[in-house]
Amino acid sequence: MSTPIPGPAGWPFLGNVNDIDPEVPIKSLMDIADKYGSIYSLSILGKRRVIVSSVELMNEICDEKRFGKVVTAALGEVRNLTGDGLFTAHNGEHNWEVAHRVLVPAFGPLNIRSMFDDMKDIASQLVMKWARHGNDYKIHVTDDFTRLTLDTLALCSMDYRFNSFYAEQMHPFVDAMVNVLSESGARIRRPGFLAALYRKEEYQYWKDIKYMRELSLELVQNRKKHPGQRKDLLHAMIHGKDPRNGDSLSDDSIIDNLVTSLIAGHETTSGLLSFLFYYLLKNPSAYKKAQEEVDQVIGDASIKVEHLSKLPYINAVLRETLRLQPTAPAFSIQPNNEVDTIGGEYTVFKGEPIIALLPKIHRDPAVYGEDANEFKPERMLDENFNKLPPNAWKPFGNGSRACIGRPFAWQEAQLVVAMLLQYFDFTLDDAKYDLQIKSTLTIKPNHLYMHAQLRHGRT
Ligand code: MNH
Repeated sequence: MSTPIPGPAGWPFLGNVNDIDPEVPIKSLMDIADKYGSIYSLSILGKRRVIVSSVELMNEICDEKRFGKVVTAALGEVRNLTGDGLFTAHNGEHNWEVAHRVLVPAFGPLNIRSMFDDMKDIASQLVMKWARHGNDYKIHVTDDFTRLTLDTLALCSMDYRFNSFYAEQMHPFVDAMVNVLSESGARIRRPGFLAALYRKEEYQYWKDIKYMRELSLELVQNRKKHPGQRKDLLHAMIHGKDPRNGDSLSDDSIIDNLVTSLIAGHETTSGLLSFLFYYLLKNPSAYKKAQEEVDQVIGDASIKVEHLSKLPYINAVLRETLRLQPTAPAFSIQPNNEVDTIGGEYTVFKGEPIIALLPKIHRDPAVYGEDANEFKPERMLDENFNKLPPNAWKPFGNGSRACIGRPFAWQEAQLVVAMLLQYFDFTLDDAKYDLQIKSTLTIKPNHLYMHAQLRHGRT
């Protein structure tokens, strides 16, 4: 028995394109879920997509024996920049297998711990900036966190300093990256026959890609000439050998994966930090608990890596933020077999992406209760978190294709939150600010501004 998957009616050929607002696609997908429920389908330019919004169905599609990642839509376009690098590789591509086996240890907890001092270097630059500007300065929250996460990634992965806190203008690499990502989103909304109308955009797109890859190649060649002592990601990429067959990464694969780290790691982590401060500022009791924890555990000391495992409340705040605002808000999979059935009644086909809509899955009332839309870090303390049903919290994706940068992002976020709460008291610029979301490949708060007052006795 097969039940048709519900969904809004579409136009011939165009299908449901008009149901998706290109400015806020994730919000459109969530609104349609409110109307059609935990599974629905859309047709976009002749191609069907199935959108899943409940933990129960999520649990089923997270079974890697039956389903695997599919690279489509904007992510497919990003392949123009990062090829078969880890994030944009199709399932089973040879270079993914090699890079995965070489890089998993490099991204492991031990190596990430050794990056603590570099992370703290960049976090201190942020503290310095806000301290010097003083309380009147209107902090553009997402911009400054993006400076932070980009500089941290470039320093920790390849010993390169963007110095974003010392320049009015972002580094040209950053502009190129932002442009390529937003063009990758725009290109999929443009039918091929319109490409001729976008010559200027096309020219800039390929020019930016060339520039980023050439700069990365220079860094790789430079490191090969002057190896030095650093054991960063670039070191692992150059010297690492696949334990299975002894293969190493080609220069192209190294570049794919260097650029991938910057892309996959900066907006997601900066979005996490931005949403987190929004939620703390809107929830004074949670803010107070987080600050008290920092005062108790770290006090006036200079933060050390050992402190990070002693901040359970801040850990819960990070988890709860990513529950409500998973900054990589969706990922796509497809059946391994030509045909499969989900939910016991819906037929799905290979080649038709199934989208896991994380912000809805993470607010499933069957798991999180009637207050699922509220920010309550307590539900994410270990004793509760560990009791969640499987696959109810998936902000880092699934299985073998899950985020390799998770320990990196987590350590950076813990460090930055703890340091900022230690040094400053924060207030919203506009106490009545209501959350608005900007979406590109990722989501982040739009127009969020705050002020930072140095706390008594801290300089
Ligand atoms: Mn990350 C894959 C979310 C930080 C590098 N990341 C994924 C996926 C999600 C994700 C979801 C799976 C996507 C998919 O199935 O299509 N990542 C995050 C979030 C944060 C994050 C929410 C921060 C918060 N990611 C980082 C950082 C790095 C990184 C930091 C690098 C330093 N992520 C990756 C890479 C992959 C990935 C590389 C692809 C892994 C693979 O498929 O082998």
